[in-house]
Amino acid sequence: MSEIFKGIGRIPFEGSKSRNPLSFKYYDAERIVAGKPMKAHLKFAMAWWHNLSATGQDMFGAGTADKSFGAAVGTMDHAKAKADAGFEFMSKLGIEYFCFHDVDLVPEAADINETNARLDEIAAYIEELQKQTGIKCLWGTANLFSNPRYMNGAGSGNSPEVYCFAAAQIKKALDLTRRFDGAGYVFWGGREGYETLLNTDVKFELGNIANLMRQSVKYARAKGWNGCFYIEPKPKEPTKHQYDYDAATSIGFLKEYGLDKDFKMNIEANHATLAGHTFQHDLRISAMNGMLGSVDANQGDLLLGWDTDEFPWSVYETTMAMYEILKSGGFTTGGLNFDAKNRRPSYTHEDMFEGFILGMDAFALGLLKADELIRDGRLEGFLQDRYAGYREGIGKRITDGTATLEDLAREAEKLGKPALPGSGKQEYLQSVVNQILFG
Ligand code: XUL
Ligand code: CO
Repeated sequence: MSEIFKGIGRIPFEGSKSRNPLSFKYYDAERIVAGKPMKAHLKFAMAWWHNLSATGQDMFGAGTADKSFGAAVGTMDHAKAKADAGFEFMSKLGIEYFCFHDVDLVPEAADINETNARLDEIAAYIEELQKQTGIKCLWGTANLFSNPRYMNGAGSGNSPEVYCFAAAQIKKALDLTRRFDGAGYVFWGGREGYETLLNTDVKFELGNIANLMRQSVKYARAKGWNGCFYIEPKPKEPTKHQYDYDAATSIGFLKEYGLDKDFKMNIEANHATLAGHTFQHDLRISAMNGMLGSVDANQGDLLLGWDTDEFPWSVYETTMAMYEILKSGGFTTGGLNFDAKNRRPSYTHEDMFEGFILGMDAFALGLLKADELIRDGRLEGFLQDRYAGYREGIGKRITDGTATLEDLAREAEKLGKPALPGSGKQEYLQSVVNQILFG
């Protein structure tokens, strides 16, 4: 296999003073942080679709980036060239995982049997590259949103025939995930939602989606796969209202339909902000429910109302994200998948590397700072003090659930009026974060 990214070697760690664009300033894979190497905390993954397929095409113009990698686009030769490019790219950056949709791997044929034959061919090719490099699969998924048959949804649509195609794609994508020794499988409800309630039976559609998930779990477990299923919440785009709106909604759905033992969340930063939350919020909601599974690492533009999938560079965001992840015990099956793409005018091979260097450094710095925040202890200490009143007396009985409404009212009557509840100290806490970040 000949080199594709000529002139770009293995990306070295050179430290924060380096001015070499093709070097890591903070990501030092083997450096021990909080008891384990950085790479074990961060578990970076490359998203096949953005990095190897997307050319920067948008609603107003054609792609700007050449992702042919020396082969004719739309052929199996191109599928193989993408795999070669992907493994070379990951090896040069020291990325140990990849994520894929079925149709990222091969051009989809008109007939599903032909698509599946192509998938078998590329799977053998990818398995060989995995053997050579030791690179693993973080998660797989099926694209149930691009093909016109999914115009009304996949599990949520109005056509049982289309539903069967969704099931067939999931079955094949699960087989591929198992073949690549993948640790996870994602359901992102790309068109599972609605445009108008005038033509939509929400309860009926949710039940059908749940059945599709249940049958998928049953199939995978029967094959002996014990990886983790994830829901990736997103509130809108492509549909006006997506059912898996945010972490809280998705967790409620999983509990309602008895799927919560097999599923966790795959939280994407830009999806959380589209839902009107911070990235940290959706991580916290997932973690407190024991469902923080994996992360799609990117960031949005708060001035825009859509999913811009930018490489993460806000160290405030990555720090608070890593703070939640560290405090929840870190990743097990999951990791940080860069569901991110270069801006359209960043169209060169160097730009591909620089996007990942930016994202990996931003998360490495976030990890270092989150670890410092935890060791510093002021944030956690303040939180403990803030609720101290609930550790004794009537406060403890409230938390235990033993105080009746009458008991509580009697306490108020005894006091006449309460003492002021104590400052929230937001500005002080924010200054602690700044001190750790820049001090
Ligand atoms: C779309 C998105 C997807 C999922 C996988 O917004 O994030 O790429 O991550 O289907
Ligand atoms: Co995503």
